[in-house]
Amino acid sequence: MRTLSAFLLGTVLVSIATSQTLDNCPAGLPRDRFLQVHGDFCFQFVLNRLRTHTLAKADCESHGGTLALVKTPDIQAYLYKELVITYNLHLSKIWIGLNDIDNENIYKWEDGTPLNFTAWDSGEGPNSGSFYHATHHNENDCVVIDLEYDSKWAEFPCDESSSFLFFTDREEHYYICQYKFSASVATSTTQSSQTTAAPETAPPAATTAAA
Ligand SMILES: [Ca+2]
Repeated sequence: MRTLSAFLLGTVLVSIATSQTLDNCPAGLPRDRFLQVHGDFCFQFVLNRLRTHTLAKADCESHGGTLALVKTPDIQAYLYKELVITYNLHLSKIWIGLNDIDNENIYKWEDGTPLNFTAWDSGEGPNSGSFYHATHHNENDCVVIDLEYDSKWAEFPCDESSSFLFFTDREEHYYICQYKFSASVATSTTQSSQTTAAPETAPPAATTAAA
C-alpha cells in the first residue's frame, strides 16, 4: 500500500510539474498539441502554415523566441521523433534557426552561437566538398531539417529560389520555434498559486475593466 501511495503521489507531482512548465511558455502561444516542453525550452511546431525562412524567423521573434536551435543530438532526435511519429510528417522540410547570411560558409545559430554539433546530409554544408555546394552556396543561406532524408540538414534559399529563366519561386516551409521559459510568467504563476488557497471567485468586474 505504501508503494502504491508513493506511486500515486509521484504521478501527481509529475503532472503538476508538467503543467507548470507548459504555463511558463510565452503567454501569446496557443496551448494545443503543437506546443511542447523539452528540456529547458518550449517548442512550437508550426505545421499549419508555410512561410519563407525570413517570415518564419520573424514569427518566432514576435513571441520572444528563435527558430529551433538544434545544438545537440538530443534535440535533433527529439525533433525528428515528434515530427515523424507524433505529427506523422515524412517528406516535409522544416526551417531551423541556422544560417550563413552574415558570412558566407560560416554557419551560426540564430542566437549568435557557433556551430559545434552538425547533422548535414551528404553533399550539404560548407565542408561537404560536393559540386552542388560549390555551385549553389551563394544562394543557399538557410537550413532545413529534411524529413525525406532522415531529418538531416540541407541548405536552401531563405526567401526565393531560381526557377525557369527570370521566374522565381517562394521558398516556403513549415518551421519550429523555440522559447526560453518565461521568468515573468513563472513568477506570476507562483503568486497566483499562493493567492488561490481561498475558494475560487470571479475577479471583481472593476479590476477587469481597469485592465
Ligand atoms: Ca550560403
